Amino acid sequence: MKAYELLKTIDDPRDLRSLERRDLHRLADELRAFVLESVSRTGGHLSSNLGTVELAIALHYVFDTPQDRIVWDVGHQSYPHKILTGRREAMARLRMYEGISGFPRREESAYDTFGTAHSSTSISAALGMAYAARLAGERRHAIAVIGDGAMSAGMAFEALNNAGVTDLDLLVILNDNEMSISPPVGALNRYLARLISGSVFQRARRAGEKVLKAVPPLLEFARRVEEHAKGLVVPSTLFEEFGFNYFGPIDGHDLESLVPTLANLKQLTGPRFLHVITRKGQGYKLAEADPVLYHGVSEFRPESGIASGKGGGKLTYTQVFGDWLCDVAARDPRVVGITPAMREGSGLVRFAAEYPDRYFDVGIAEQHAVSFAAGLACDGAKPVVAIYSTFLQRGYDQLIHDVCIQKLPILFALDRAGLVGADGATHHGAFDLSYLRCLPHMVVMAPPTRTSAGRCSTPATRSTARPRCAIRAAPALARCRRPR
Ligand SMILES: Cc1ncc(C[n+]2csc(CCOP(=O)(O)OP(=O)(O)O)c2C)c(N)n1
Repeated sequence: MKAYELLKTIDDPRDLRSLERRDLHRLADELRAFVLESVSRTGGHLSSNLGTVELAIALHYVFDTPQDRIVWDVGHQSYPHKILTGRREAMARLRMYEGISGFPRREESAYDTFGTAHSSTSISAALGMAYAARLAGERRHAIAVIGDGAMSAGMAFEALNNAGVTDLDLLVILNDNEMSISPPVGALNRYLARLISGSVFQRARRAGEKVLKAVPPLLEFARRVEEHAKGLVVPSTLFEEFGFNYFGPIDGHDLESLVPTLANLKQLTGPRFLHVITRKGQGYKLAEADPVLYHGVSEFRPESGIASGKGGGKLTYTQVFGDWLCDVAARDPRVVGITPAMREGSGLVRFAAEYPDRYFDVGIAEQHAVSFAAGLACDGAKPVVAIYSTFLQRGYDQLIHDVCIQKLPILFALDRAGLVGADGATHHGAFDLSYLRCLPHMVVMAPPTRTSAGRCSTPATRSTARPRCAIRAAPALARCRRPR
């Protein structure tokens, strides 16, 4: 164990707030090293947490938490926040029985203001908190921290749409690392990339640096930063069209930008949007180079990194499913594969490589995935929706309204059915039998198996021709230590 001399003095954000600003850099170094060492021992989410070290420090340094509310979207990136809020030692039992959760949980800490794990809920929740503060006549800040992957879900836009016409004290921070679990997809992602790389941003950053160097008195400074951002990023960003004051993009690893920017945003009112650029895996070369591999990890040695697959182990259901899908796709050109942002976890890597024209990653958009499959099925395709049991919950109305009532032939391949182990209650595939078997025309089937000849054999081979079928795969708990 390293010494972590400064980090050990932080048992609460109040300790953090008593530090000199110049000490925050050292704290960030120690916190990053601690996250790496600790996660390499317990397993858990790694790349995303290495990316939020400075953001967590800056937020707790500037805002009066837990009075001010921070909601971490998905919450898989909340380890630095947990460590700074009294759970440093508890990290030794992260995601274990009677240990702390890998996601924020209200019962775990007053600093975990909202339980997250399924993505894209943070803006709605923070908006609700902002309204509740107003109703109670209290002045406090509500902050949603949301990744660019999570931002692509419809629910995030429903919340923006609602929030943008209010004058509530809401700050949305877009933590843009240009990655979901795998590379992100969709038009929003392209838009964000243009925003970052465009000359507009380069000019804005140069101007922003000048402003930051001048450091005029606070309110004047806030006014000028606001004018700058508004003046320089015109034509206005998508987020301004939604009624937010947009600021950024700024470097999310640079405490010299983060702390004063947040301090200034704290002085403003109304819905504000701060675009922060971070890097997944920041500070650990192996994770920077392969953030997908290091998104969720089992125990490993930081010096040597994750050992490459040993081979020879038992096949997982996920692998059997992925092979089966390639087999049926070879036989039937109408078969298409759909994933809502879970290519690796759902076993579609081989299918994506072999059938790129028939492979659809629709982003974190389960509802859309189901209705999109319904559209495909209407006109002759044979869609296979590869989805975790817990995430299909998001698409329930679409299952009933778009698929079952219309009797459309779609195969839902449910991974992570049953108890999933370390990811905990939010990820258990505990409800699918109940929520699927009551649906009209839905057939629920057992998972595929391998024949003695080594080929995949499954009732679902026939069932792509059958209407609405869901196969459930419940991998053994031991295999589920690796988070998603
Ligand atoms: C509704 C839902 N679908 C899928 C997931 C699985 N999932 C966990 S993290 C993640 C990627 C999130 O990307 P982003 O918001 O950009 O955060 P980053 O990991 O890049 O920090 C996904 C798809 C989820 N948690 N919730």
